[in-house]
Parts: sequence; C-alpha cells; structure tokens
Amino acid sequence: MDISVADPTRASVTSPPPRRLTAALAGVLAAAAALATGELAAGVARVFVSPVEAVAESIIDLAPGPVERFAVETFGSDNKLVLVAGTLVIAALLGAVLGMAARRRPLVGVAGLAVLGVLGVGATLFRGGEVLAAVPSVMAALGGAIALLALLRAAPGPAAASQEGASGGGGLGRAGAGSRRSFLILAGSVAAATAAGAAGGRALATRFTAASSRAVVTVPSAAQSLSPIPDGVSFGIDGVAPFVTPFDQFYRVDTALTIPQVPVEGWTLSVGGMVVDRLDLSYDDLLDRELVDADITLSCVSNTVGGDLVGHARWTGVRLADLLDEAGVDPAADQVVGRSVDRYTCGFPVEAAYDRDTLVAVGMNGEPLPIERGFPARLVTPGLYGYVSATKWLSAIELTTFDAFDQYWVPRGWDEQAPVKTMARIDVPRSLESIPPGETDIAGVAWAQTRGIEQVEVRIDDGDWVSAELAEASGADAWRQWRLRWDATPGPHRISVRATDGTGELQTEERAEPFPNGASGWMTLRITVDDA
Ligand SMILES: Nc1nc2c(c(=O)[nH]1)N[C@H]1C(S)=C(S)[C@@H](COP(=O)(O)O)O[C@H]1N2
Ligand SMILES: [Mo]
Repeated sequence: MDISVADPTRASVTSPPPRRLTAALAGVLAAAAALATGELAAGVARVFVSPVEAVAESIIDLAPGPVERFAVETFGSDNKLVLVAGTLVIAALLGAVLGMAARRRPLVGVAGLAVLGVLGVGATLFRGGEVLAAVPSVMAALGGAIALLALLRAAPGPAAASQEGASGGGGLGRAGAGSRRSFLILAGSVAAATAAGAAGGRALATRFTAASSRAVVTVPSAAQSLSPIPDGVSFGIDGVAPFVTPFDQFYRVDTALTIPQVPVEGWTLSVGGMVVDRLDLSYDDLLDRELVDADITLSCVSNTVGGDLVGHARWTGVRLADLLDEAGVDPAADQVVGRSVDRYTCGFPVEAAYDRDTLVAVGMNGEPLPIERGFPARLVTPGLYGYVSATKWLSAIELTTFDAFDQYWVPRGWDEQAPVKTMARIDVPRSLESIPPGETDIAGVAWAQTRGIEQVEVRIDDGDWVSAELAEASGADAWRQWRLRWDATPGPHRISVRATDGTGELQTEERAEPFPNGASGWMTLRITVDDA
C-alpha cells in the first residue's frame, strides 16, 4: 500500500517521488528544453549569443595549450564538432543528475538550472559579449525550469509507474502525480518542442550571415600589382599543388566555432594604441586608400613536413605601412597587434609592416575576401606563420610593445616571434605509391616567404643531391614549383628534397615538430617502381 495514503498527515505535503529513472528522464528533457530555448532566443536578434556556443568557445579559449593541441591533432578539423557534441552530452548528464536531485525537492533542480544559466551568462560576457548578448542564457534557464517543474509534476509515482493507473487516483497523491500515459505525452511534447525550437533557432540565425553584405561589395581593381604573375609559374604537372590554391583546397585554421559574420555595414577598422592620430575606417574608407595586389603564400605553424597547411593566393589590399604612416607610430612601439571581432589576436614586429608587403587584405584571387577567410578584412604578412600575422575578421590594429601584450597563442606556449622556415615538399610521386618504370616527374613546391627560393635539390636513395628545375618565381613571397625528370628503375626507392632560400641558406636538416615555432627537416618518402 502507498505510504502517503496510509499516513494522511504526510499525504497532503509529500507523496512518493517519481522513480529515479523517470526523474532522470525529466531532467534530461529539461536540459534539452533549456538548450533549445537558448538556441531559439539566439535566433531572435543578432546581438544574442547561444549559450552552447558561448560555453564551447570559452572552453576553446580556456583550454591549456597542450589540450588544445591534443584536440586538434586527434580530431583534426572535426575538433569543434567533437567539442559541441561533448558539451551536449555533458548537458544531458547534468540534466539527469539534476532531475534525480529534484525528485523530492523540485527547487533544487530549478536552482541547478539557474547555476547553468549563470554559467552561460558568464561565458557570454567572458567572450566579450555585451550584457544584452546573454539574454538567451537567461531564457534557457527559464525554459529549462518550466519544463522540469511541469515534467516532475506530471511524473507518475512508483505505484503508478509499476501498476499503471492502479493507485494513481484518489486525489491524495503528490500534486499532479499523473498517470504514466499523461507523463509520456508531456515528455513527448517537450521533446518535439525542443527539436523544433532548436532547429527554428538555427534557421533564424542564418538571417545574420554576412553573405548578403559580401554579395553587394565590389573590391576595385588594385592601383598596382606588386608582383604580376609571370607565365611559367606552373609546370602544370598533375598532382602538384596549383600555383594559386583553389578556395576549396586552401587550408583553414581558426578558433572560431561558428564563422564570424561581419557585414560591412557598421564595421570599422581602428588603428590605435601607440599612435599619434587614431584612425577609424569604414569599409569604404579602406577601399578609398591605395589598393595593391600581392602574391603571398600563407602557411600555418602547425604544418608538418610534407603537410598541406599551406596555400597561395593573390591578395588585394591596403599596405599596412600606409595605414601606420597615416596614424603616426610612436617610436617606442615594437609590436603590431591585429584584433579580430572574435577576440583572436596576432602580433608581429612593427618592422614587418615596413620591410615587406604586409597587407590589410580585402580581396583574394579577385573576389571580396570569402567569409571564412575573414570578410570584410584580414591581415596577410609574408614570411610569418599565420598565427602571429594573419588575423581574420579584423577589427582593430593596435600599436603596442611585446612587453605589454601577449597575442592569443603566446600564453598557450607558442613562440612570440615565428618566421616561416624554408621548406620543400614533394607532391609527386606520392608517399608509398607504386609507379611504372621509365621517365617520370618528381615534383612539388618550395617556400621561404620574403627570402624566395634559389635552389631545390633532390636525392634518390643514397645518390648525390641533384638540382631540380625551378618554375618562374612570382616574387619572394610566393612558393615556387620545382621538378626533376627521373628515369625510374624497378625496385624500392627513397626520395628526399631540400631547398636553399634566396639568401643562400640551405634548409635545415634538423627535424622539429610544429610546436613551438614550426616544423623543420627534409621531406623523404618511399615509393616502389614496378618491374617492366
Ligand atoms: N580571427 C582569427 N584569425 C586567424 C586565426 C584565428 O583562429 N582567428 N588563425 C590564424 C592561423 S593559426 C592561421 S594559420 C591563418 C589561417 O588562415 P586561413 O584559415 O585563411 O587559411 O589564420 C590566422 N588568423
Ligand atoms: Mo596556423
């Protein structure tokens, strides 16, 4: 017999709490309802930030360097997907725990959801959002609390759960201790509303993309081309990276969970800090400056020997030096910091704005900068790895000192200064490939931005180093194709490559991992040449 019925003094205040599993289910659904409410709210206005996104991005921000490196190395470009999935799983687990904790005391569950709401608010503010941006987190906690209370109220007691309807009646049970059926109907409705709310919110949020803004801008053609692409930069060999990397083959590396959407309307680029006259430039102001075209190969410090985190584009933009001269740089400043709307920062020596063609780029291969490449503007600095030099979705350029400011990756252990190391890559044949005997091309690319490539040498097995033929160079900041004709003889072979830069310095043989300032070493691969 039900104890609450046996003891009328207790029956009016307490009743058998729902079974643990039922409460856990209520908690998971409440957590889902909370997140869905957050997504839906985030779709209402551009300033609103989704709690899931705020928390996941804060985790990226706060993750210690080695953890972030592990995540990137283990999950590759899926690491952010894994992070979001992980955030959702944790939310579900927390929901289950809260649901069980709220079996007897629903307010405990409400308090737990409030704590999660505060976490969302905190993450949003931590990510630099304004107070208003945290509204979805508050809505999420409210939505979750309402769902939790309703579900717990409707949850059947143990008797009802084990003996459908047998002792559910009489009006003496816990307020609303419902039948299993009514609970399941409510649970199903919450689940359906959750799915619809989340999907609706995501769909609404696509209104805030920068695509329509990008579609109407035109980047005027540059006043001058710093490095007209000469004929003959490409041998046109199948399998060798094309001179200009197609957009869809260009590596992408950033900390952004969702690509920042920055319409030009309302966007400004400031040049401030240790300057005489701070500049605040609109997109049109920027386009009114002298535009130049430059061939610059971009490479990532995380690229391994033989890897493909490197790409080439013809960039159109304003020379950073022009903007710095306009603002007037305090001679005590030694670092240029590029800040992104997503709070990413890069930093490099002031001289790098003057001794090379560092650009605030607005165009890439004749198009406005693609959104994932940093629309409306980004920095591109020849000869420095992207993490110290290539801020996308650029919002501010700040003159400061290396003593006063550490850019994004520095506290995470990467070097403050990161010049690109001379590197040669074999693109054909592929590692471990079997090729027919006879005349064949060994070919690839080599880069040493700002210094240029003077020579590439190839060694087969234990033979001598042989000079490869070089394609035309398009300035010192672009990679250079190379090839060597080879009469392949049957059997296993080992092929190595090394480059010499424009200063006459040979690429170092010393192997280094990407951390903390870029990989080095000569690329070697093994192939098999089939019998005739
Ligand atoms: N806002 C922002 N800009 C950024 C980054 C980032 O995480 N956020 N990553 C940098 C790194 S590490 C590299 S290698 C280049 C890559 O540029 P891409 O994605 O256009 O190839 O962008 C740089 N600019
Ligand atoms: Mo990078």
